[in-house]
Amino acid sequence: PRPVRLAEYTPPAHLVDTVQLRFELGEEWTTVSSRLTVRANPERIEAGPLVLDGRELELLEVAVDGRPLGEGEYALDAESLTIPEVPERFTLEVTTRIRPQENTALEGLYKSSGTFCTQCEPEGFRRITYFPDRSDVMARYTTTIVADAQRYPVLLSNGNRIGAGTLTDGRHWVQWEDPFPKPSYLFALVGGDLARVADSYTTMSGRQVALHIYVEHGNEDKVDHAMRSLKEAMAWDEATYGRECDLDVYQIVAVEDFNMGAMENKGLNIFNTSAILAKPETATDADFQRIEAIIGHEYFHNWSGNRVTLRDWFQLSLKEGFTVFREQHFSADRYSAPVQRIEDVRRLRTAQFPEDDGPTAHPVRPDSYIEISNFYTPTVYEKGAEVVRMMYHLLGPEDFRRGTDLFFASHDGRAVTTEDFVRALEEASDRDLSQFRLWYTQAGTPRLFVDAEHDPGAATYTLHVRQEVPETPGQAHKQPMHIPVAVGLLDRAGNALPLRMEGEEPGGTTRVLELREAEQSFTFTGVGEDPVPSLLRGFSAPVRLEHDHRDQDLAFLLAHDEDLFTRWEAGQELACRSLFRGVAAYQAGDEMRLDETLVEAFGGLLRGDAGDKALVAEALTQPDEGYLADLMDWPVDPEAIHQARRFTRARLAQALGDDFLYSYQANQEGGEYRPDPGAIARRRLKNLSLAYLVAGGVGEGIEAAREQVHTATNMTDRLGALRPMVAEDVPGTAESLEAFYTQWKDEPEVMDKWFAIQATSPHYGTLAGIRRLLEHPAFNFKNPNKVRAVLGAFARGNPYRFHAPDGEAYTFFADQVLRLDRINPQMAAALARAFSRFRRYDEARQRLMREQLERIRQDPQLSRDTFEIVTKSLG
Ligand code: BAL
Ligand code: ZN
Repeated sequence: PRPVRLAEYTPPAHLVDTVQLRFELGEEWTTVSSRLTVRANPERIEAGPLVLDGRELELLEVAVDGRPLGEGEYALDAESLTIPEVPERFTLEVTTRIRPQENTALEGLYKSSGTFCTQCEPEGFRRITYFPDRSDVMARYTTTIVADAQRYPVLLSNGNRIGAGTLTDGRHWVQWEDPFPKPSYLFALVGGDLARVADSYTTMSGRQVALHIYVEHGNEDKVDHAMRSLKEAMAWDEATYGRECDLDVYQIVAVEDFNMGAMENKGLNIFNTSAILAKPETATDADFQRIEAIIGHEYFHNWSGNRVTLRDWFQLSLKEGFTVFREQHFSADRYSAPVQRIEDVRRLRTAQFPEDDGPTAHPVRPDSYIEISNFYTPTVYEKGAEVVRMMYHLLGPEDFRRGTDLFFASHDGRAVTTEDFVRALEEASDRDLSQFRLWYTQAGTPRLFVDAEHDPGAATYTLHVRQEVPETPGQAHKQPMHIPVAVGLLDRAGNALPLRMEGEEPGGTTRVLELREAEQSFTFTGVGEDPVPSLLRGFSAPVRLEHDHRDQDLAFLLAHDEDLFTRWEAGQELACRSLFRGVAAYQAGDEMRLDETLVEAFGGLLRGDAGDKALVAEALTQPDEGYLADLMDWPVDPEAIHQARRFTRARLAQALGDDFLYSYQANQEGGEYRPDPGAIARRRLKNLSLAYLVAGGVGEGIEAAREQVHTATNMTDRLGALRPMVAEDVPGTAESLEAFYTQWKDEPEVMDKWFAIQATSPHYGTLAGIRRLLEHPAFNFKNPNKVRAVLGAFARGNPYRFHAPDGEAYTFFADQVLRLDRINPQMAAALARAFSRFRRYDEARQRLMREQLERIRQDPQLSRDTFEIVTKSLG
């Protein structure tokens, strides 16, 4: 396959003003008739032939201005329909037949548990009908859906319902009209027998918006939280961005089989059930928070993505980076801002940093792709959000808001670029973001090296900062970036020093240094005593920071820094250092030892009176094995990492057993479950303490876990006990897993958790264990959530077993990738990424993984999706 390149972008030859669609949903096939008003694009000197995208369609008829075309008047191939001769303006009618029942790729129109639904982003619409399926063709849609009235009483599409009726053959029809022009990727259709939960929202200008959430019958009691979250998100976007909902009805439908978390189709969001259904008995605190975030994310897209959309797919981060930033900000306002920041950074580091450092690294605005579905990446999403966040801080909230107002006002109803976004921010402020734009075009995580120099005589303190942007595929030479580095200084008593740079008045206690050169020095004056620097406060830029803090400095920052993110960061670094000492000892065959500094620091956190329990829990959470692997010098040793981490966790639990027990008991709470920040924080700390106790083999802890797994009244606590039991395989675990299964086997979202805790356990997630899980009656290869819960969780969350030295897990996993590639290429490509950083491992593992990549590549029927990942990985 030939790559698509940004440099080759040309505006569409033809524009479409209106689209009338008629779907006849049937049990064997669905007939789709479209009627488009088309005109030559005045921006193009010559429009030329009409070329429409289409895949896996059966063409029944095509007509121009009412005249059916004969076979010689158009050309068809596997991906397009071309009509060589068309007038300036004309009506095009196309009738196609598709088979949604057989569509397991879950792109276009397909069936999920008996419900017809769609996923058109990025290029699913071309699997429904022939169309210029590109985001810069925006049209007004009217959609008529015809289906059996008994089986599919609910028929939905974008916009407002403008008509309905019954036919004499037992079918009925509903017609929808979307008043807003939109690209085809935002089209949606649903047909099924669903229950509706209704509410409403009054916007800031007093308009009433009906809110409808559709779920399978029996799930009506699991949408309260989503509905509440939706109203919160609507109010937040009004208050924070001045954005009002523009619809009369906002609909959300939950479906079980969905490749993504959710989709922002205009006025008709479609959600993966895992991203919407929640009640205390079946969903954890993390689920409640994730649902709120995703509901917010999709709602925020109504402006950042839908009203203002993308010129082309290279601009994907224009909507995704910005919308993730908006979503993170929303969550930070709803819960704890520092904890939100920690979680954002953790996700960035565990998912995006490795990508940026591997063979599939790409800029936030990529230059080329083979399959655009492969670019829904942590780089486009999470790094993209970091880039917007940096601009937010460089401009300040007021100028940033002026900039976003300008962006929305000047590009409403248009398909634009990341450049248009940056330019609006520049115009609304007096900032020059020319050098900053490199964040969109240069891939690779910059490394910062900081050296400090104190001159007691001159009472100055100088930070020497050097930056390096690593080489990435296709980008050998990089220019220095514009990097905001927020810093503070602490005196030896732990007080924050007022900061003053040469020639300036004293300022606050945090200063944002703007690094623009490859090397730059920043001098603070009036610093008599050698301070402890607090660097990269709030994680002010997505970089890897290297400095020479001593362990004591880290413990000091953990105890005293006014910046809560940097506190956490210091604790994590202390933990990482200790873990890597364990790794070295394990590799050398020496006895592993627990660092006293770590024991004291963690004990201090547990005993301390730190206000924010969620923050304490974050600080006590060990860095995960994947993150440690990313930090480790070549070659990564998954076994040593696993053993060192296991050893440290157990010994910390033993050394601090009383503190963990106390924390476990002190954070119990009775009463009704509420997913509010205080209660979530207490449960988190309680269950984290329990997990440590179980890991340490502390008898009282194991007893408590066995008890809690049965008596818990909410899923957070139930899983909070079962997960560490399964991780350690304490006596009674198998019975508890069985009882859990019996109790929850009819709840698919709960079964996903049951699968995932086993797939990530070193005891249950062995190769034999994973094979058993795949054969389990509750497993289903066609359901992406199940695939993620077993295979995704195994590769990502169980590196110790996945990378077992005999390579058998690699062979098995490659078999699954090939099997899945026939069913669902997007999911297969996502799994294949498990091999992409094979060069980080020792030669034996490299050879074994390379063999599997080669084997996958040689598959003659391999999808474009998986082909791209595998060939890029092989390099
Ligand atoms: N647009 C794809 C799903 C999401 O990011 O909202
Ligand atoms: Zn999104």
